[in-house]
Amino acid sequence: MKLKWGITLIVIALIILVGTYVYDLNRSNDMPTQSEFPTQSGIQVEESTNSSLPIPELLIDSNPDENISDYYLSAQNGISNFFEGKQTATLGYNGNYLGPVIKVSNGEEVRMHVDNELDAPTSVHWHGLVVPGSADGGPHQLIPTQSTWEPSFTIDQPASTLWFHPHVIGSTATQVYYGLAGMIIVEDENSKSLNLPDDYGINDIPLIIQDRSFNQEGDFVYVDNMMDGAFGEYILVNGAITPNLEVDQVKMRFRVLNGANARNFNLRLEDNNEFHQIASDGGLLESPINMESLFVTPGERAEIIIDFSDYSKGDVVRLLNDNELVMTFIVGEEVEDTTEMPDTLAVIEKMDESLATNVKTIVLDGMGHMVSLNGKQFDMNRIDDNVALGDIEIWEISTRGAMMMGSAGHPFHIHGTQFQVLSRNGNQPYSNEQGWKDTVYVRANETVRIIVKFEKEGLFMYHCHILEHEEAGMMGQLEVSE
Ligand SMILES: [Cu+2]
Repeated sequence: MKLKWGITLIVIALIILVGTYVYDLNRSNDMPTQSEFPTQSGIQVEESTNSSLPIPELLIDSNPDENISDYYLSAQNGISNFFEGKQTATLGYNGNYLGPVIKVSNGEEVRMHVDNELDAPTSVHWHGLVVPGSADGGPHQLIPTQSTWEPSFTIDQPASTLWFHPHVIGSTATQVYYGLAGMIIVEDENSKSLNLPDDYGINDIPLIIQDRSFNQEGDFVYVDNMMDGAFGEYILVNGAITPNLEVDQVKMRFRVLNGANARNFNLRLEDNNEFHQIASDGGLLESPINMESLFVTPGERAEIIIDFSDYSKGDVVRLLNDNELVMTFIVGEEVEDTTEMPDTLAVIEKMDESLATNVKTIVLDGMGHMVSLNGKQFDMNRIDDNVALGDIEIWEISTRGAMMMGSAGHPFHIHGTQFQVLSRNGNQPYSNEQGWKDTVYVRANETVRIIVKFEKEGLFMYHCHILEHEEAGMMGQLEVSE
């Protein structure tokens, strides 16, 4: 009897090992394709839906004072229509799904008023904002149900595309999956002086890209696939399945946010035409980078400019994730384009390695629910690191795949700061990550060196932005104090 059980266990272990190996082989391109995941819904994926791209509303500043802004957000239950005739229970900020875009300027004093109208606690983390720990919106700033959180802070960073989402122990992944996320646009004197496309909703468009699964009734299906988090069968952009956007024959700026729980996106135009990346997570790059594809991992942002002036009226240009449809651009009129793409976008002062007071090692290990950070799982009552205010540190972040049981990679995020990437396995970082970053992808068996400065006091999280890994404990916390 014992022998029989022993053999059964060995067989199960072999199946898991071989399965994982085959899975990893398939993932060699970084991106699992849709077909690798079981279909839960049975709803046919159309080539393209007839839905047009929703443009999130700009949140109105309710304070007439030019230098102080008051923004009101409410996390609430909603009902969305992703499929005709089917209703989906969702969550949103000030609406049914996702949230408004908050536009602020460097130097501005911002007062946030966040109502929690959900039946469960939530929090709102301002991902990428350089603010004190008490205003960061991490797990320590829990907003109980039917109550309000009112942090205030001064914007203290360059023009950039940031975002906000819940950060609650145990429900971050599901609250984001059901719809809680929104974008923040920071402007500064430099960005305003450049003649980039910046007419929100006209030639400056957010693209919040996510993946979701549905059942026959149209309800969301949240499946944590035990490998690398929750993947979805459908691609949503700004809350619509593979939508269309009509564009004039001009330069269009897209603020791409990978808002997926776990999936990486490798974006390209179907015709492989080039586009330019002008900004990474934390701000404009020094100069535009010519590219044919853009790889973005959960939590990361990239601003890109696609020039539609070489197309003709009626042309259909598809944005793909490898070979999967993300959205479709339908080219319209030839109109005058008064915007420019300057050769120089920003001056980025390189942080000096010799000023670093500490070299820290971060090891990201495991996959599925068996993940750890420096061999430990997150503990709310344990502070993992102490840093003196203003200190500069070098962090060496590496992944370790124990045998074949490793993940394809981990998008690593630090709260309350923007950092610079020094190297990848000793080589130069990619050209599009030589600006400010707050999330960096660390591939299997890779060591990424970053340099980071802690300029705000308080308690901050650092973690993998695969939300299921974060929930499973791939997170630590550091305290910055005088
Ligand atoms: Cu991870």
